[in-house]
Amino acid sequence: MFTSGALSIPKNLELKIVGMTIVEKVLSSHVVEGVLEQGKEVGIRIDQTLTQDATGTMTYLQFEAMELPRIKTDMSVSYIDHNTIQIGFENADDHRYLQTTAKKFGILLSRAGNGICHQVHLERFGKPGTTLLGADSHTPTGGGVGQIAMGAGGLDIALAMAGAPFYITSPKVIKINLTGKLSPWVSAKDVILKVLEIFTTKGNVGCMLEYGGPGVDTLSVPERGTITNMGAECGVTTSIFPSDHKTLEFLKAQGREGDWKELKADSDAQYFKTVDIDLSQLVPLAATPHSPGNISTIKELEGMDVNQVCVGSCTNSSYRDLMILAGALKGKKAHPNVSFVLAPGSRQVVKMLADNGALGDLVESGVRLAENACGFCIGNSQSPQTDAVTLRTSNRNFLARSGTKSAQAYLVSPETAAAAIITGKVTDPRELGLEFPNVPMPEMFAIDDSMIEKPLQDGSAVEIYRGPNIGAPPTNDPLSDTIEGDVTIKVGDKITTDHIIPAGQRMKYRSNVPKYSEYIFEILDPEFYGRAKAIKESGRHNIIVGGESYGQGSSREHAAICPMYMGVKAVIAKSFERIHTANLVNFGILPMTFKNESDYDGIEQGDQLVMENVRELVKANDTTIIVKNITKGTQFEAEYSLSDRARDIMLAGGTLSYMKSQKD
Ligand code: MIC
Ligand code: SF4
Repeated sequence: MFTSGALSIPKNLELKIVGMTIVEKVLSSHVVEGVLEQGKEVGIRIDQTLTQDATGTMTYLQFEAMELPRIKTDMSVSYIDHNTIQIGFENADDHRYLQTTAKKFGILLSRAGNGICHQVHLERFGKPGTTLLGADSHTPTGGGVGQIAMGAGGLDIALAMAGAPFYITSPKVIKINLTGKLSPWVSAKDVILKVLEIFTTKGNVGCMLEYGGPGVDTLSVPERGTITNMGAECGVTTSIFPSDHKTLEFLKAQGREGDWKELKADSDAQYFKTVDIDLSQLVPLAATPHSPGNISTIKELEGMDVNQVCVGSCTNSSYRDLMILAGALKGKKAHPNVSFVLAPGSRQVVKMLADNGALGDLVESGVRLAENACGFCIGNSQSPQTDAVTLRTSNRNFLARSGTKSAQAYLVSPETAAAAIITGKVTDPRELGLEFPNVPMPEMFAIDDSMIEKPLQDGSAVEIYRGPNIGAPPTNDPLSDTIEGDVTIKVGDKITTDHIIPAGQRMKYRSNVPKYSEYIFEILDPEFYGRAKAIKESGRHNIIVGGESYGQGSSREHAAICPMYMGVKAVIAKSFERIHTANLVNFGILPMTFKNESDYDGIEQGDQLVMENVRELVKANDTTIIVKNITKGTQFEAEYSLSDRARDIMLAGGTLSYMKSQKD
């Protein structure tokens, strides 16, 4: 494909029209810069954005720094759903900051209590054929309704709100061909766990998953949303389903049939590869500690005692999911050894469950009803007991994410969760001997947008509220000629952003970078902060060495901002994940890979490294950088891969500095 402006024309138009995938159809209608050709960087117009409060404050601080009166997207929504625990003043102050920035800049505000961003966005705003960029890695949930929905760091969202394109690598599109139909007690969560078993959590950077085949028709939009949501764990840019009669049915039931349009791949569309999944062959699965990519069957885990079961999160908290749970638990009691927590995905779902009596059934079963928010999923509440086995319907089971480092978290479907709540053990839900509670799509959902505040037409007079926890977004110095410093930490493979900068109870410092920086690598090495501070104060640079798939997981740009604040100038790893790479560049930290991976073994924490002429090399796009290990008396080659645009940003010391240099 090649593209000119917003128009995309098949390259071989004169010879034959090549069929298009859904991904190509949506992307080509949004290209504003570059060429949609596999592997090449392309700039995409963003129609909608979303933020949540934990990433939102920094996003809007950065938007403020751009000095624009109003957003330029069709629609931007600011959700409050992560930091709703409010121990201390910080969260509530941040909520007020978000409320005033939304009013001022033309942004919708979904208030605390209205639900989890991805669930609410799917219900109320997701629109087939459009693009959505979200300051949260699970934004691909929108793929369930046929959006190209991608996660990114807050600065990229601020840029999109300012009307700038979002840059991605033109993707390799992989088709997941679904056939058959799920058996009772096997659900969408098991589909995505199967996908994770096939693709694992690494090696999928630059890919998009497109679902097709006759099995698609058997899945409702919320089930599709479960699948696209957790595609994020594979490290793909996004996942998408067609927009079909099921999509129309869902949008109609949300009172939004006007937002529907059909979206399907051409019959001769060409894919990078195709993977077949027969839904009727799937069985209940789980992701075992401590990675969403460690997949076992429930049969293999059966009989294990369970201490806690948490249902909810943006993956599994739709009306369908909670009705299945309520149906299975009707007339039953939670096992006395199980702490059963439910955090519903949205106020809409709670209202419907309250109206139809299902909430009463859950209360009778002994549920601990939590707020409609992220809650347990981000580890800011409901941390399980020491060494607990905790079953969760969420999407991440990284070490310590639950808030209890010794806990073993298993990711399961609502059906498998229900079985464990009843028996107190890991149990195959098909063997409960219960009738499967079929849940048809409601003809009409309970629509009530009264907790979504509209912005003012003219927000110029709105005063932005700033609590004492809110600081200015920090910026970096231009890339220096020489990077010279210590390996402050050497970490292994699959280091997640939860390892780099924890969320949970530390998340309330998101708007206070100096304070939040004290917790960098807290889970792996609590001494990191002290060492990094001493190195920075001595005028030297901090350097991080990582293994494969460095920066997995969330979109949190603080995994780059806080290291930048502590004087980290480079990360040398075996490989990186997409969003984290972009965040490193946005904040002027050079992401480099080992030319020869075995050089990783010859480097240790505390080694002194020197890289000379870095600035000149980046300027000239000379991608090989010699790293001298002064301590060991050795040297090795590292390389970087940056587009021209990203090199300019690196040279300036990050995106904000780059923008400022363009203005001056
Ligand atoms: C997560 O699930 O890890 C989060 C918390 O939603 C993050 C965003 C954040 O760190 O604020 C994500 O997925 O991007
Ligand atoms: Fe919230 Fe968890 Fe979803 Fe992140 S993964 S948005 S913390 S529910």
